[in-house]
Amino acid sequence: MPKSMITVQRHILEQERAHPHATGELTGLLWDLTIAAKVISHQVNRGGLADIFGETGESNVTGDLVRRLDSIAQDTIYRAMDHGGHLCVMVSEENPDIIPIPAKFPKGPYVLLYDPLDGSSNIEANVSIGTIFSVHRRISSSGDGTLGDCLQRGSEQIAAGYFLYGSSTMIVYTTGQGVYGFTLEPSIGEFILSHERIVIPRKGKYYSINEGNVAAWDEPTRRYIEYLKQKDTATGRPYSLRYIGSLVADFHRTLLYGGVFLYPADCSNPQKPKPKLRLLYEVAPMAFIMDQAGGAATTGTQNVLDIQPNSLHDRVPVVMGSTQDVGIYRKFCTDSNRPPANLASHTC
Ligand code: FBP
Repeated sequence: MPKSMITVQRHILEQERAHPHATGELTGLLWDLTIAAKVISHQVNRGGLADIFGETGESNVTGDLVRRLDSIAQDTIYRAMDHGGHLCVMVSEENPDIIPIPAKFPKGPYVLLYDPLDGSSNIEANVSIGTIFSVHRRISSSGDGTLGDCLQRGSEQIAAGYFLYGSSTMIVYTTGQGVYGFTLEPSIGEFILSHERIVIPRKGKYYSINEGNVAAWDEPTRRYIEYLKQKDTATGRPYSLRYIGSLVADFHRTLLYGGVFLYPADCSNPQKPKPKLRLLYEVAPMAFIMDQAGGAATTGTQNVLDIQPNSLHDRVPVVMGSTQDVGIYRKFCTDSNRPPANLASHTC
């Protein structure tokens, strides 16, 4: 018998009731999204038994090879979300342009931006992967949504979350009233409340970065990682490295245990730094969740939630996690000498 009997649908409904002008549209939108995630979770769990491995032979707009599961997830989410009347437009990592709602279906007040299958390069190795989503209120008045509706700052998000397809399947989400986690109870096919009001520790003991890219890091990042490898005055031990290579999995661990996740830009050519992760459907939703859990997310010089997107597939460098750990990174980026002695006082 599950510890709690609160389903994610019930929870979304109650969260929306807290908003005086609630229309039930957001509840309907998130509801439909959980249906799509259950279908994807079922496919992922069957792994090598289901015909989901391998590539489609195509590349997406950001140059990644499209894996079969990427397009299955893309198709599943599109078909779950196109007819509910909650959306006016969608944006996906797998589509170069905005995705209009078919003419035959009603248009709604919201914009959905999503990464249908994050970390897909890990699927065949049975490593945790996920789906990331971000919801904005439309700014255009009515009818089909526009590019302008999609290019909004992270601070304008009204909901964000991810589905984690791992040893269990979870949804972690926020509507700006804290962060909650629900675990899929396979015996009844319902997402049940398992993590109430997630708050990230102020300081962690793990750092998460692809150290294989060290030669391409900028100086502050190199010095910050060197700094984390020294004995920490509080624990007497250096920080430990934890890196899965699946953003959702690395983020989820950081959120629960504390510490810092970094994906800095490739600065091999300092004049042209090349970030990897996408702002609208990877970094901004994770930054909103981190902010709502009492953590922080920065590019090194700017709060991620303040960035104005210019195009659908913009990429940004990101360092996110516990406020103290992120605060020290910012010091390395803004203070050209070395971090201050009294570390405890610094947050981002
Ligand atoms: P997609 O799989 O959605 O393209 O995501 C990119 C990603 O796989 C992230 O999940 C992960 O954090 C990162 O790239 C891993 O990159 P790298 O292999 O360079 O460390």
